Amino acid sequence: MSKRRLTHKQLRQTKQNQRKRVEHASKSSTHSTQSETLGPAQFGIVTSNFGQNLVVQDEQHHSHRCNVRQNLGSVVCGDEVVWHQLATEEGIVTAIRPRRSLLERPVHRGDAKPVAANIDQVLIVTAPVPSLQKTLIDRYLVASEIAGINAVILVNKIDLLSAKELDALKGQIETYQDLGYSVLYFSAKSGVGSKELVQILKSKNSVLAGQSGVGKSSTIKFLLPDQEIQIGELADRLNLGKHTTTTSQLFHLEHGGAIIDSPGVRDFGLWQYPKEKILWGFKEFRDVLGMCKYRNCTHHHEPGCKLREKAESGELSAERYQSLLKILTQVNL
Ligand SMILES: Nc1nc2c(ncn2[C@@H]2O[C@H](COP(=O)(O)OP(=O)(O)OP(=O)(O)O)[C@@H](O)[C@H]2O)c(=O)[nH]1
Ligand SMILES: [Mg+2]
Ligand SMILES: [Zn+2]
Repeated sequence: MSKRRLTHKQLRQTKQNQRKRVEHASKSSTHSTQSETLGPAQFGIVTSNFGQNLVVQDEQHHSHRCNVRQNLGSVVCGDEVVWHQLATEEGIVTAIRPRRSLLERPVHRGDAKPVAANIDQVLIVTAPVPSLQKTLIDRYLVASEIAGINAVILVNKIDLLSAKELDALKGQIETYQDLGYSVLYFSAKSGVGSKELVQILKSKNSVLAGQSGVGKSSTIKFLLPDQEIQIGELADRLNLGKHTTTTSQLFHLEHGGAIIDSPGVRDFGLWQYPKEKILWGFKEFRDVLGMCKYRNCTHHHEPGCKLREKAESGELSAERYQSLLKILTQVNL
């Protein structure tokens, strides 16, 4: 797929045009624009996107199918936009309002795809089944740190565990709590932990992210039982490598805020980031980085590598250190 690159001048112009359209919409949401075929400019929020085809909810939460005007770039779930009704059933999005945050997901080496915009927090969903993937949690944490978005770890399906197994799992997750991340134990099946979940979601925009089959859609279905949400059988998915949710979708929550379901991932590379950023994404390593003997330390084998020393002595988590090395090896390939 070829990637269109805009020159600085074009970028500036696009931004200026967008700003003008946003300003225009703020001034007159009732007056028609110059073009007869366009209805008045309205604000809306993107609740799902299939490429250039979007669903936009207006301020009364009514949904409209919309296309996107050229040159706007990717428009994603959670984007606040200016749109116009066309003479047909459809609408057209003419501007994206400035984003507060953007969560991206790498698709190919060096290429990133925006997943969701204007997010306050990422809920990294994990579960004992299909498997607890701690390196995937680390990858999401790095991406959230870099994007400046708060991350919460949601451990789902705890109904499947005996008290003893739950204790063992808590022991495995403890590292993250020690680092200051919130961890929630939950079951979309039994509802245990739902009070805490509702509390954490209240009045915020959250996105659920994680491996396929951990129960992201089931969690939303638990919160919003009247919504039509597809939930897949785990067995089918594992056999066919199928993902049940194929596009991100935003749902409004009863007590304010919104929640975004996103397709499961098999892997989550961090290729688009320079090595220094990835290191910085491991927040407990930040203070140690300048202390290594060699300035160009790869933190792998060098003598005087403080990061390795502290991981070996147990001052830093050896598992997180191994996770970092794994990610860096992939990035350097
Ligand atoms: N026992 C148990 N099963 C659950 C729970 N939550 C989800 N499941 C099951 O896990 C399977 C996968 O659930 P989904 O909600 O489709 O998973 P997902 O994360 O949305 O998957 P993708 O859309 O492919 O990314 C389904 O069979 C659910 O019934 C839970 O709390 N306990
Ligand atoms: Mg799903
Ligand atoms: Zn080092």
